Amino acid sequence: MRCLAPYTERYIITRLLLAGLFALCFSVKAAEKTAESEEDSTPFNTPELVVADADPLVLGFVDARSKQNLNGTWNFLVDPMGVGAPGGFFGGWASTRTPVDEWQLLEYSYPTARQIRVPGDFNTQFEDVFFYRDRVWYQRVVDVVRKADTRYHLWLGGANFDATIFLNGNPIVRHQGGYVPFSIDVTDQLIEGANDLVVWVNNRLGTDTVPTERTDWWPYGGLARDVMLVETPSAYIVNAKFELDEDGKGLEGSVQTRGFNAGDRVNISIPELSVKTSAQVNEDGLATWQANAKPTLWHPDNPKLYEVSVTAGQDRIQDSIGFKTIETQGHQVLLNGQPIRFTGISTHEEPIGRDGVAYSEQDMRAIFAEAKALGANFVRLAHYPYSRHAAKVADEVGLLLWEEVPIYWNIAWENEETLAIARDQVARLVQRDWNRASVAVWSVANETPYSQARMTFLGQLIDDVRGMDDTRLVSAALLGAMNRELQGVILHLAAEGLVSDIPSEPEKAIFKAILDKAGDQAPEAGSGFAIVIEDPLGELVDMVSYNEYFGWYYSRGIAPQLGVSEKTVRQLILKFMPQMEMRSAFDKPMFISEFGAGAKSGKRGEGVWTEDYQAAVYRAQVAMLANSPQVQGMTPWILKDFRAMLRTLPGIQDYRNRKGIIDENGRHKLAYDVLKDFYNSDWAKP
Ligand code: GCB
Repeated sequence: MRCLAPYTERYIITRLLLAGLFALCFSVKAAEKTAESEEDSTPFNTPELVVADADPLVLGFVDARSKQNLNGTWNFLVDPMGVGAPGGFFGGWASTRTPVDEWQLLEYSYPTARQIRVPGDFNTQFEDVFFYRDRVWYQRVVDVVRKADTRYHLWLGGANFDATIFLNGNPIVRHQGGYVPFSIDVTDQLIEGANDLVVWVNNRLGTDTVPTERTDWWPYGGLARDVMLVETPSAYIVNAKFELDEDGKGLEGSVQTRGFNAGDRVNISIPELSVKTSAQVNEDGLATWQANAKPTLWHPDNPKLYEVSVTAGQDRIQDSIGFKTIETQGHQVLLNGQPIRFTGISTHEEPIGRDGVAYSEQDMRAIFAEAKALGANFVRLAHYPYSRHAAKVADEVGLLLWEEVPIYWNIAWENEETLAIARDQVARLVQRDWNRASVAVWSVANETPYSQARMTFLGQLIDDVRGMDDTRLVSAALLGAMNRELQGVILHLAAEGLVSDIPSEPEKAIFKAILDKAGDQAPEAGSGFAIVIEDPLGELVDMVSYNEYFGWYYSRGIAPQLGVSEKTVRQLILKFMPQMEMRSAFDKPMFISEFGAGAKSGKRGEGVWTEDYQAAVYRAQVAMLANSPQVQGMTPWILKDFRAMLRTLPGIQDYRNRKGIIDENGRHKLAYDVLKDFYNSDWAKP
């Protein structure tokens, strides 16, 4: 019997005492740990495993490399009590063990476990884990016939949200944060023949994680993305970057290598542009190049891509890459030097017609086809990095993208580990997609309340993005409904109410009292007014993006405060919204990253949750935004009804957020046509 790890000691000691088997090694350790154990009420804490971090550099171009695809069927164990923790009383589930004979007690087993599909979340594969947020175990055998002069990289497209990987029983890497790719060189741990691969993954979120504990989307867990064993020569290309050069003469780029000597050459080729050049790698394995070329620029209406390749020693990578410029000038956004309005829609990474993660290229094609049919040229991939297929497909079909990291609502701004996870996500997302012409905007956050700590945290992420890629816009979806904004709305509501026949007489008396109190600040009905966004983060971003819910949440907040009915407030707000203007205090383009209202598909008539009310909100919204010259685009919330644990209302929500303009099966609601008509109007052509 070996000494077990201290975290399970109290439990183990109790069991062993009862059994009269108190071995010496436990008694010594128990004495040492008494004080600690008394404070610790959970006998099965996660042990402190000594594991490596994932490779800090993203292994690029994985689709073009030799590899063994590890998608498919894995064995799956659910571990709500955390008893599979390595070194634990129940044996530690880090490897496949089978009892030597019928006398050996083992309380877990992979060969007899149920089987799960990878990629994909676990929540929607088995009913009993739909709401599950905790530890699970994945296991499979990887058969390897080792090749000479080859390095093996275990690559995961994303494991939600905290994954520790064991190879042949040994812990090899831990990655926290989910959603982004990571890899580890396992050349030295792989054996010839059958390798036992186990991934221990936890989708529980906490106050210090990224994203944080509470999110308005399903925290789908598990090996949600592709898994592969990628092969490279021993000297290899890690990643490469292609872009237009700054003076407009042609192209430039960089190639990051490993295992070469300074002075070794890499070769870059883009046959259609007659680019054939080479560059030397420096001491850090980096080579930079420049070449004259005049590519046709990528545009949603003409998503031109070029075949590119890089060779270095025995290694070769290739891809299809487009080139575009995106910049701002005053209040405008310029795509390839021409003003553009973003006719957009927000999405979650959920397929149409099925619950769960949209993990495949086909899923993304279907989502983007729906966006295109709407007249969209832009999609906001909220609120976390999607699989690599998303930007690849968008490159092909011609959609501009907003890509985002899950810095959502109030996270642990002062926690250094939280910052480290966020920076890791930013770095991996940018390195993965910096060659995707479709990516127009990197977003570092969504709806984060103001504080100095938040400014410092997000300032760091913005610097990181700009340090890696200065060819896209940086933004963040800012939080609306600040008190000052709502004060203006209330005064106009009162002015409108006084001259309207919507309110009752007692309500009119309330409006009159409000206006009397405001004195000369009291506005005239129909006078129009502006909501001005002043969040200081506006200083740091290129485009000031703003989420607002006029016509939905705000009315709920205002009505009880004033003592008037919600119906009155809703009707009046929709009436005066077309006179409102959205503006920001910064000389930058503005973008409405969210607006919306919930509707149960097929529910018609009056009141909230009807398609009619949602469509009315959309009509008022687009009129308001058409009246806002600083606004250069929008991504209403949201294309499709999506799964959300926050949304419990029986009969209406049933754990779905109902703000989709199509329902979960793809049926269009009335608001869909309102938005489609707007995107076909002159507003879309600046
Ligand atoms: C928001 C959030 C989004 C929510 C949405 C809603 O502002 O950014 O994640 O799902 O509102 O429906 O409330």
